[in-house]
Amino acid sequence: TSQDAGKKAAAEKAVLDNITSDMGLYTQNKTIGIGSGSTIVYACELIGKLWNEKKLTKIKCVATSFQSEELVLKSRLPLGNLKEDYNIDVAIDGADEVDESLNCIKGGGACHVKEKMVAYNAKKVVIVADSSKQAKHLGQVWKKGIPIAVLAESRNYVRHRILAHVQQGSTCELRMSTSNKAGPVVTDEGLLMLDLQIANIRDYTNAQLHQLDTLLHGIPGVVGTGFFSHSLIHSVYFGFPDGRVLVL
Ligand code: DER
Repeated sequence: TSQDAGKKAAAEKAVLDNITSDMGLYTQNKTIGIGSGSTIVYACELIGKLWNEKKLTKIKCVATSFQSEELVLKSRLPLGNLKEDYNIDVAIDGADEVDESLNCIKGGGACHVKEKMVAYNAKKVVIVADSSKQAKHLGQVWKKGIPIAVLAESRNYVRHRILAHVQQGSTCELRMSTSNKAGPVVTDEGLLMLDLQIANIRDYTNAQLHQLDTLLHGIPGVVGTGFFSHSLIHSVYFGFPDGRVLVL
């Protein structure tokens, strides 16, 4: 689809700008965070190609999900792990939505807990997305709300505590699986997912978004949210259907 063309263009330019030229070809001892989702597939395939052509050497790839780990293994790239390889030079990952301040909503694929762990430990976080993810403010493009990963037992009191803090008309629903798994979505870490749709999210300032995220993380049982502050993000690559890439 045209979105795929944009994804591919963004992902490949991000790899060439950040995995080779910054580090130079014949990269030595670099650790790369590999995100999750569909856009990162193009990035991982190109990194694998460069690796197999010996244009990248001595790299380690830290995965952010089972899907991401499968990508690394399929590309025959060296798999690192956060227990040892947490000095990450660059993390490349997708996003569900990016606002004008470069705040991101992630977690559409329920992988945001480990994605944020990798992003937190990366010197540089590069987001790759097709242009349809570009938003003036959060909630404009991604309508499913802020993903929140919670310990299963906490799901109902967490829902009720959160709804008490946000505007009437907001919803916070348990994410149910729509694929071959009956019941709720279970993350790679064994967590459940709540999707928080705040009625007036488009009116939130950056400060209010940070305040909300701090509040959410303060509730025992909440493990991580899909709100990635602009302060975590180094650059964003938006790919357009005609192959053009906008870098912010
Ligand atoms: O779940 C995630 O956080 C993914 O990175 C998601 O936000 C992006 O997925 P996509 O590249 O398939 O749009």
